[in-house]
Amino acid sequence: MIAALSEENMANSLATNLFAATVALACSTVAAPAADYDVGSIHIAQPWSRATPKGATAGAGYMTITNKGTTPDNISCVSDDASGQCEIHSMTMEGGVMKMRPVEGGLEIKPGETVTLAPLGFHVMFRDLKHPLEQGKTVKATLKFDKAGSVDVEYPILAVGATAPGTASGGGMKMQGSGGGMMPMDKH
Ligand SMILES: [Cu+2]
Repeated sequence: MIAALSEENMANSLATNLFAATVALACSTVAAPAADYDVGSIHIAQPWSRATPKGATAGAGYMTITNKGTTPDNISCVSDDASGQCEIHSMTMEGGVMKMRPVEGGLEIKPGETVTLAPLGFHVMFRDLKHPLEQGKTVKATLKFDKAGSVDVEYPILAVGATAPGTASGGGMKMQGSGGGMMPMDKH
């Protein structure tokens, strides 16, 4: 094995580099482990947010909410530490255009129901950002449930193009391409 630049070595080296790049990409979406939260009969799992490009005036937070109780509850966002105002938004397709708007009266979580806030769906909107959301940091928001009460949730900030919190299903590779077609978050 003296031939340092044999084709086999080159191939190995290329494979190693590709592997390293893949690992780096995958790791970039994992960030800090997210905590789960319980308030009353509400369970909040896997909160996350994503980094915003320079100049963006709004960001978003995502999570999974389960109502383990026997009555409906409504969630709204009271405040957060990164923006001037936060709201729960819905997102719908209207005439081929994605539109989002505040959910009046808060987003209802029915008894026994699990609602996932995720890109292209319901989300917490951080309006009038005071600073860009930086990957690796967190956004802390105070959420209010009409019945369960208030809870402070920390949203770990993932990469700009992240589409979901890090999972075993190679979530790191899916970030390509989906970020660019995002809805105009700034147009509020
Ligand atoms: Cu929104």
